[in-house]
Amino acid sequence: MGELSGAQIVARSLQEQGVGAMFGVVGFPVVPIAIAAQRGGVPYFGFRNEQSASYAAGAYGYLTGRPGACLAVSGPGMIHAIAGLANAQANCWPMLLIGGANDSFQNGMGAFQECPQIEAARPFVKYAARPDSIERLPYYVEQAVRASLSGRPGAVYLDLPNDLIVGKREEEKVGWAARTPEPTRAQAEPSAVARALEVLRGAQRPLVIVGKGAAWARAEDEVRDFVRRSHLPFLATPMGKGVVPDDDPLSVAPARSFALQNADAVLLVGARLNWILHFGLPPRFAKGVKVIQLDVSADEIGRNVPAEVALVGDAKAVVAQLNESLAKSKWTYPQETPWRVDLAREIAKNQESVGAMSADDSVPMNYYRALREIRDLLPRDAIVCSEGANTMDIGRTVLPNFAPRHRLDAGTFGTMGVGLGFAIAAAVAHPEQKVVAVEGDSAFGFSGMEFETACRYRLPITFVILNNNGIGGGVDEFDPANVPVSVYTPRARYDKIAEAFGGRGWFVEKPADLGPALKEALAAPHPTIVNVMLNPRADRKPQKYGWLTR
Ligand SMILES: Cc1ncc(C[n+]2csc(CCOP(=O)(O)OP(=O)(O)O)c2C)c(N)n1
Ligand SMILES: [Mg+2]
Repeated sequence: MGELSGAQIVARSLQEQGVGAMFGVVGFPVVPIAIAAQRGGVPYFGFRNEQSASYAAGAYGYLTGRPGACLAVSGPGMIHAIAGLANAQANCWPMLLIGGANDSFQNGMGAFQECPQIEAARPFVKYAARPDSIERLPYYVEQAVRASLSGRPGAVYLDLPNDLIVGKREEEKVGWAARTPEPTRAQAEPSAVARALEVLRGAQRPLVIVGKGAAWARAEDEVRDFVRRSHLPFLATPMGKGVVPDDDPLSVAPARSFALQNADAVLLVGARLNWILHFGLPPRFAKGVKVIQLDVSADEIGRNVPAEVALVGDAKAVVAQLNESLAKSKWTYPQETPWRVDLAREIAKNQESVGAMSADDSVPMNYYRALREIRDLLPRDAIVCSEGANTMDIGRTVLPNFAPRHRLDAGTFGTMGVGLGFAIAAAVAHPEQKVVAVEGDSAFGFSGMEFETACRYRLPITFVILNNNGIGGGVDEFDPANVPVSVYTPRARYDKIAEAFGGRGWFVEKPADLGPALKEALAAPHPTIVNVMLNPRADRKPQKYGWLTR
């Protein structure tokens, strides 16, 4: 028995609580926490900016089921990391931000990097606290981790003043806390389960929408079983993709707009009726559509559209209830209905217009042509990170996902700059899997220096940059005295960044050169950048409704 520092107590508590990795930037007063974590079995990953580190912590939480930790210095570091709190909170992902703070006996004195950190974190977290003593540090870590995981998951914040970090306590005086258990899996009311199936049975044009809440709940087996038992057409939200494989014959993803607009009953499985689903309102949904809403949070029920049926509970548990009822009733949505015919027609129409664009060998390339090459070479179990405007929106439709939690993108908060942190978190969480980040040139630029982080930790991530010279597209040349607002340097050589840190880069202009470059990049033992020049005027296929607001 000896003395332990606050930093050591925090590190041991994190390990006890199942926090598997810490991402951060060190400086006053958090260096001892990073060192203690590294020595104490919580691998530490040093980043170049806290924004990316905080994005990584959120993604790690979603991917592993226990919150990732982000470590930030006082003041500016903690402020940068709020980006990740907000992003994780909007996505309902568990993460724990640990912010260092000035010595508590200097509060109010104008201390180095003194900052109202708890107040700053508060709107973006489920829980924020400053521990009141060294011996109670484990208590606070447990509270924070429990809050991040329970109910609707989210971000939490612990504020650690220097005196608590460097101060010491006898080991036996420390109030160690037991590991907070996995979240409970609440079932829905049985009468609501029965009513949900009744509404689906009575629908002419039913649709299942799978959200990332289903992915978070590890409900893939149950949701696949449900779709295959019921024969209901389904589609997924951007990060709900892969819960049921995109190549399942019941997927109507290519007819997304038509399906949303015409469905008369929609079962939402862990998907919210926020902007991503156009609020569930006309003109993107039919007026009077019956919404069967499965959500872990009762607060969410009825947002924007009154719910016909409320299934409040855990997606894995509740879909299992639905399956049990289905098995008893032996109902399936009929094979031949006008709805299926209409959906099939819309799918074919979509595939025709996309097919033509994918076959276009013009130089410079369009999005569909470039993404086709990526799609054809992507390993089936690749984790795909994606961000940008067109790059992400078109990429979502072209790049398939076959497994849950294998797609990470700008998400509910529409955050650009998440891609590098997400890719690093994915490579750390799943070292056996290939991570491919498909990035717009603007999106990549937000956090491009984290490429060095990926190189330092030898994470063989493939970054593909779809380079159209700017935000949603740029120009070939411009007058430096009058730079258009969305323009970045034309033909920027992002690929050359790779060589600076021991990676490798390719600059691709012709469609025929993309496949060979990608093959080499995907096989490389180090991080790679494939910089693909696109036509700066390339666009999505003609849309009935405009650009997604992002
Ligand atoms: C943090 C943040 N800043 C700014 C934006 C606004 N924004 C939306 S998309 C986008 C970048 C789109 O350009 P790019 O990544 O090159 O993809 P492209 O559409 O050109 O393929 C930006 C800056 C945002 N969503 N998030
Ligand atoms: Mg761009």
